Amino acid sequence: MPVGLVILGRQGSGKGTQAARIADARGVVHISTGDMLRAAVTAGTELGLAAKEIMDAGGLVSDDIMNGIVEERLQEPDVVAGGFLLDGYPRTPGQADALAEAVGDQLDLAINLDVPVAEVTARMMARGREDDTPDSIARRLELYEAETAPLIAWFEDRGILAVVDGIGTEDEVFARLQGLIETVAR
Ligand code: B4P
Repeated sequence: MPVGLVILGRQGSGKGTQAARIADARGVVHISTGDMLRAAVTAGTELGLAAKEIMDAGGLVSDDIMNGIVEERLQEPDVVAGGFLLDGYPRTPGQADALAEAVGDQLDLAINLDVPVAEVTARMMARGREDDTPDSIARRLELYEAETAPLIAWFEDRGILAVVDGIGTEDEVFARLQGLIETVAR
């Protein structure tokens, strides 16, 4: 059976970095809502134009838009056959409810990649992406605490939450994640 994984964590915690490595190693499809939005911005689509302003300000794109994009992606044949690793979604209670409706019991594991605020701030400042300004970073971290951190309990209630220490080298963090995913791979 294809595996269904979610990776949660503060912006800058290394979700994107690790999700790409896990997808390579395990053959699951990496679905990054951040990457999808950035691709739409680059392509200059209607979604991209609307999303750019929100992303630059450190805000969250609306649940309706995000739920539509992700639901569509989850139905594509590569995901149905290979399983998925969601990176950056769900980020709000409304997105979590939509995900539960879309995939039902196909969620095997939600990983909270735990990195403290000071460290993620330093990483994002060093990365220097267009939306990595001090104001935007502060706004994103505020929204994380308000909207996304409560989802940790949502996954815990479903008995599928695991916390992984995201401090260390990329290889060290990857080894921790691999060991954990082994325990749920079917
Ligand atoms: P994302 O793309 O999801 O967030 P991110 O800031 O890139 O975080 P990530 O955790 O992936 O960090 P990374 O691996 O790059 O979102 C961007 C924006 O899109 C959001 O602010 C929002 O506006 C919008 N958006 C996305 N999804 C949405 C949704 N579902 N709903 C609404 N809006 C949404 O790592 C960070 C840095 O750390 C990198 O430079 C990396 O090299 C470094 N790093 C990684 N691992 C390290 C390690 N072990 N040690 C040291 N440095 C490390």
